[in-house]
Amino acid sequence: MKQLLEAYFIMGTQDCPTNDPLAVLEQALEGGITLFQFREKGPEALSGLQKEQFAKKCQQLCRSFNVPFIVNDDIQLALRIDADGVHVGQDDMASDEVRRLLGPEKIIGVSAHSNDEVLEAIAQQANYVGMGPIYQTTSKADADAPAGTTMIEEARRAFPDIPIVAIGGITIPRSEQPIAAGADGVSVISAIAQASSPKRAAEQLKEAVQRAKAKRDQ
Ligand code: TZP
Ligand code: MG
Repeated sequence: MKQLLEAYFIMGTQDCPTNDPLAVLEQALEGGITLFQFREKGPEALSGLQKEQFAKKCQQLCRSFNVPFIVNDDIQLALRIDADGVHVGQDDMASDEVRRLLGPEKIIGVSAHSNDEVLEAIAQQANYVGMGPIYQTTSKADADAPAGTTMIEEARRAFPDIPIVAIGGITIPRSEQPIAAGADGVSVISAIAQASSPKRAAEQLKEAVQRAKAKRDQ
């Protein structure tokens, strides 16, 4: 799981207002992203059948690159299309309930902002926690204030084994600090979706994360 979190790309159509989202995803996959989260959210987002059809296209692309496909929030959609997992926030369904619906094999990620929330996620059989926003983000309308990497340091100290992915305002040069703090990877929207070359951005992000991990663990 920790390796799957290294270069975790999150995207929905709302994140690609000027580019073809499927082309962005394909390029990100070519660049070596390790995990993909389908996050169709906000006033511009697709819904209903359109959302499901777009999700299936993204899922097929991910399958062709052997990259797991995770659905944000929408557990029913994940079940219908047999996604590889689900990511839920603190305001979404509790992860033990998600586990009951999805079964033991699927990946469940939970957003957490403190050691209490990480402990709860572990108790509810989450496979990883997402912690952030580390830096200022423009990709999430209701994002909390940027929190820096302290919460990652604290979680890593208390829970040496839980896979942690950092989120929020992370760019290639800003990926080293959350890894140094103890994260196993970084999740990004705009650093790849808004890049002039999503493929190069994905390659460089993964390289930067792997370099930072090697430096930290040497
Ligand atoms: N949750 C916390 S910050 C965020 C989400 C979904 C958005 C991350 O997007 P970006 O563009 O990488 O800052
Ligand atoms: Mg949510």
